[in-house]
Amino acid sequence: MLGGEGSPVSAREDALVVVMPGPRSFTGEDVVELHVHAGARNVRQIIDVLLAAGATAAGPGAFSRRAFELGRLDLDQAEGIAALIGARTDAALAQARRLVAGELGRGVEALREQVAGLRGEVEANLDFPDDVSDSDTKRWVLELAELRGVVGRWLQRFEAGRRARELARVALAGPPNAGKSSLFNALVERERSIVSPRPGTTRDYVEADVAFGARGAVLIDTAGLRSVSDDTIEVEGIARTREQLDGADIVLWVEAADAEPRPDAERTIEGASVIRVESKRDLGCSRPAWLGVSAKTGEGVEELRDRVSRWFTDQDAGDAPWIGLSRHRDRARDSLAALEVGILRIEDGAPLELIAFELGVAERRLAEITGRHALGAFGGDVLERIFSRFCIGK
Ligand SMILES: Nc1nc2c(ncn2[C@@H]2O[C@H](COP(=O)(O)OP(=O)(O)O)[C@@H](O)[C@H]2O)c(=O)[nH]1
Ligand SMILES: [Mg+2]
Repeated sequence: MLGGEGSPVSAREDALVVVMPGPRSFTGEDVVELHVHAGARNVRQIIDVLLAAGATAAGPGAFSRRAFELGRLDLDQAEGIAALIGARTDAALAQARRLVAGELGRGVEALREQVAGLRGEVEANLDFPDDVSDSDTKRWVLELAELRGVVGRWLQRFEAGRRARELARVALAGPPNAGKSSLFNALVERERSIVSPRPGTTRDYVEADVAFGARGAVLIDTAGLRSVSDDTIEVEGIARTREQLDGADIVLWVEAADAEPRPDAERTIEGASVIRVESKRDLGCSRPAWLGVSAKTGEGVEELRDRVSRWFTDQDAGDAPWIGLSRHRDRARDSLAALEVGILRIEDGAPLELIAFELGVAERRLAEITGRHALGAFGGDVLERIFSRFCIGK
């Protein structure tokens, strides 16, 4: 099948075969990689030969899972690989790289060890509970409160991390014919959305990736919000518009300078962060307090872009982002809850067993973030869920 001994390199079918002996390979096992000529048929035949020889095809995340199970990677690092592949923004990529490098795992592991140390101390007194002095319990509470503070700060910074790595959603909304699609095209800088003088043309929503300053966002053009319509397709479009508005970080509410104000329709988006935009300013101005734009002349489009960027900057001004993903946040939250109960137990003078138990729970929840000391507590289905989101062969 592959190049034989002594064959001139160019005369035959050739392949590059890379042998990576364990345990220092990616998975820890002996690994052989075949680099063959592309071409679906060629590759298919080679795979068939390998399968016939007893190989099995890899499923999603098969290699990362083996690397995890053989101790070459922690779970959070494996999840970092998936995040790296799925990254849609530079911030997401940067956070994923830090995960793969083990930054989150190191922090979590250091904290877990501190909790374990404290649990050990409590357990050492199990047989002589009367020897535990007030100053001991006071110190335990102080130490636990400090650990709780660390986890609490992770959680506080989670949203900032999520916001930084995800594309924000910016939705254009307003009555039909307000000039939403024209403004969408002006912001996207290419003719993408259908513009038409007939109301109700944009029946489904249209999305495009747009940068607002340093922040990537998905800009969404929606169907106009009309309260009554017998056109069933448009009714569906309006229902989708509402869905889009519910999921949006910012709504650009657009009304045209030559149209009557629509406070009724505007009320439907109460609660979201709204920037009010008066379009078609080339035709006049009836809402002086609103940000004026004209898709026709380009007036105000850059100001609008700046206004949205500034909104993002204000949002990001808070805490430094935490690189933990949702699963890590959930486990950190569980561990915080256990630490809190632990503190209450000590303050209530509960039996040492109960205190040690809660600390053990906090410790296990932290350990589940890296998966390093928690394999027993981890169902195969948890791992299944994590790795099934990976690409095949990753
Ligand atoms: N004069 C003027 N007309 C505009 C402007 N923007 C859009 N229009 C016109 O208004 C009509 C509706 O525009 P469209 O973008 O489809 O509105 P949508 O229904 O809100 O998406 C079209 O005839 C556009 O050419 C503008 O800035 N100035
Ligand atoms: Mg439209």
